Amino acid sequence: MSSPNGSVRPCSRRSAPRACCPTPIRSGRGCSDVGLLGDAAVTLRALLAGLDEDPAGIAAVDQHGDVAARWAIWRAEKRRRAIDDRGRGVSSAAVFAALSAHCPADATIAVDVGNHAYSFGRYFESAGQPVLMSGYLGSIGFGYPAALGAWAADPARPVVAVTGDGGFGQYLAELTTAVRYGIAVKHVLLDNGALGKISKEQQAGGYPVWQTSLVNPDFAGYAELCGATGIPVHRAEDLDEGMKALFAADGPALLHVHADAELV
Ligand SMILES: Cc1ncc(C[n+]2csc(CCOP(=O)(O)OP(=O)(O)O)c2C)c(N)n1
Ligand SMILES: [Mg+2]
Repeated sequence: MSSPNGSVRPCSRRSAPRACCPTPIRSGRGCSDVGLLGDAAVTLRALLAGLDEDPAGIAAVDQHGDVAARWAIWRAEKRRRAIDDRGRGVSSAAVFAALSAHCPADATIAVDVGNHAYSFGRYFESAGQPVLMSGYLGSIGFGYPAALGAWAADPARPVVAVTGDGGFGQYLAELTTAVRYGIAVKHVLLDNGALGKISKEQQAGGYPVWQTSLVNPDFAGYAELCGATGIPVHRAEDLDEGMKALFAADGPALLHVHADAELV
């Protein structure tokens, strides 16, 4: 337990309840023997200082080597998936490899809800960019308006939106808002012609895919009609040039990636 001056007192189940938690602390699956209540920064600093001499012989095992080995395996798998091509559109692994290479390090990234969001989490290699997501991966349509909000919070900062076709379809008119106010959202739109996440859920439940296909406009053409920049990408090998054009464009720009719904 931490007092206002930052000292830390351990509290055990046997100590007076007011000096600690009245019941043993349950954290995760286990139950702690010694509960500490205090400001995390103060308490952990004091604990670390006490651990310097490692009195209980509990020095942590260095896991860097293990993590590096696992990371190498995963990166090899990502490279394999990025070149996967069934002739039905670009793989998500390729999209996010390209975004990882081109996304400015100081950008804020707003991500929508759907399979593209899972793929973003799986494949994007962050350079520390903050990511905005709908709480509990809740509401589709969040991504593009969230990017506009990120711009409003800090207009000097680059802002990227990652969405699917279904979610963005609900907020298409916001592109004219971006044009109206000169909001330079760089939008990566994965158009797989479907509410892809719902198709997968139906299949996972043993049902046939039902009513998830979408009739889409030419999103890149639509962006141009709105007064923004629209860049179509049909093949993985065009992603690099497409991303360059996206981030070089003045004002709002949309990279319309024709994506394979299965290669997520
Ligand atoms: C407002 C709202 N409606 C419906 C859903 C259920 N839902 C979750 S993901 C999704 C599909 C999104 O499709 P798309 O934007 O094309 O993304 P994809 O899964 O294809 O990558 C739907 C309908 C939701 N989460 N929120
Ligand atoms: Mg979709």
